[in-house]
Amino acid sequence: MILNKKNFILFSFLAIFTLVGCKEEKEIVAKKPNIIFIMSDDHAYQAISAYGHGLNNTPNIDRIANEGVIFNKGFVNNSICAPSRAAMLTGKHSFKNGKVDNIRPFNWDQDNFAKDLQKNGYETALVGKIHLDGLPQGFDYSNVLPGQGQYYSPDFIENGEKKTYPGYITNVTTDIALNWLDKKRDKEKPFMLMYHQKAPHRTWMPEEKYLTLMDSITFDPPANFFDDYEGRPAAAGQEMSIYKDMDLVYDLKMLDKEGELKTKYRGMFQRKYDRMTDEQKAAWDAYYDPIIADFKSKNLEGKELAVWKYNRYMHDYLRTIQSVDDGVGEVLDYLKENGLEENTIVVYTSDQGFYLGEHGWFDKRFMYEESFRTPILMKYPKEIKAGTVIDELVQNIDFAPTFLDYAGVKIDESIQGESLRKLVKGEASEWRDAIYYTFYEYPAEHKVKRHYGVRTDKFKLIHFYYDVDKWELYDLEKDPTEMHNVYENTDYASVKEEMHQQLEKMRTKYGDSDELNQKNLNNYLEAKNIKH
Ligand code: SGN
Ligand code: CA
Repeated sequence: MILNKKNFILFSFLAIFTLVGCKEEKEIVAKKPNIIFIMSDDHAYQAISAYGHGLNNTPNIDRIANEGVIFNKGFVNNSICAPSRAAMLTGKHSFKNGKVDNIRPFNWDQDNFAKDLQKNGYETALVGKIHLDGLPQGFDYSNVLPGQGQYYSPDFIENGEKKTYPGYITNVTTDIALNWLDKKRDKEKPFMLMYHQKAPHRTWMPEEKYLTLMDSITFDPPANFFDDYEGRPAAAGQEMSIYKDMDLVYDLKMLDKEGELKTKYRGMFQRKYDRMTDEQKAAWDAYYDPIIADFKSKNLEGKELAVWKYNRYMHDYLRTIQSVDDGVGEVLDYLKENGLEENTIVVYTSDQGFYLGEHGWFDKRFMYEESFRTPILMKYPKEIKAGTVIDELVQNIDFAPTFLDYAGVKIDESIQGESLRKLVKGEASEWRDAIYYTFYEYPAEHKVKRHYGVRTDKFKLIHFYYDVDKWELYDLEKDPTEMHNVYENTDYASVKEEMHQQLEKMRTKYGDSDELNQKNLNNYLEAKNIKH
């Protein structure tokens, strides 16, 4: 064909139509939603502004709630890192997927939702903290932290190979995730990215640029900061008190150049500090040195020291979250700028909650609200109405079936969680009225005893066992901060009976038992070489 002006125009139109046709075709092929599963480590819901506690501002995490749904009653199955992650991947409770504590290995050979998505045409990636040993299965690309990871000059294991990256861990993790999204993935396929931050995990080391954030703010500790644990011996026995157990140097950064503050974990913190470049150290010292000098001049004691420690803790903890929030913003912007916003599900959650001074504590593990609960926010513009609020009981075992449901992939019968899809749409004809919890990591750091329990909308029943045999019952409406164990209170006799029935129902439904607890205990004691 000779190209004169007329048929050139015709030819151009045809070319454009063909291109548009191709694009539509691709969209049909790729109409399965993309999924970005964002998780941070130890991020308390109290420290997300969308939850309204007024401690800090997390505008980017809040965007997920504003453009989608916020879950006010999100919980974990087991309030410790690796077991919670294993439950999310498998959709099963710890005693079913086998990863009951941080100690024993995770069996990657079992099914997980990433494997299912991958088998169904998804391109999958895992970036950041996972805390499950062994080469991750179900991912086309993985670049993960060895164990807990390091805040400065972090090591990563990229598809099995160890590398050290310069910089600050939260930003490095975000860069790796964005690089995969932009350059590494197969753009013909729908994708599922697990983008998992180490922060705000202990030992809360902020990024240089946020060292002075909220410096002028003094935080008032929660009302039960000076809890005496009356009627709650398991709570009394823990070692996670801000006042008693927080290390001045390791946790609170009082690494004085004179070496006078000789705390138990000083050496451990020195090694973390030594990972910084000279420039980073200079910024760090410029901020902390005057605080150290001031602290040493004051000789604080008792309640004054406790409140000072609480404030140091809060400042560092909240600062590490600011970098996490920035990363969420970068990822959301990437989706927007690349036309991926409409068809991408974004979830933000944490592997569990965390104590920000409630009961006088840091850390997690207990089935009490602050660590049992976890933040969950989700958006998917194509299907979820902006500003949705869900007050039903949801749990981390629900992620796997939810993602599979949205992706149109069969949910295996062995999965114990429920898809949140209908619930979010307001189309669930019924929903669970109770959730089940287990915790196994004892004897161990922080000394939180083994326990399991059940929570309904109004009440919570907990059984602590092994070297103790103690039941606790809470009236969550009257006593939301769980200060009064009413297990022996005769006014609650019928509630107690109902909750025991609920507990048995849960244990039967999910397949847990005292025998399994005993088996897990024996394995644990053996792994830790403790005589029994
Ligand atoms: C480390 C921390 C603990 C923390 C566990 C579990 N100590 O051992 O404070 O409870 O991790 O956290 S540290 O001295 O190493 O900081 S988890 O999130 O990985 O389960
Ligand atoms: Ca954690």
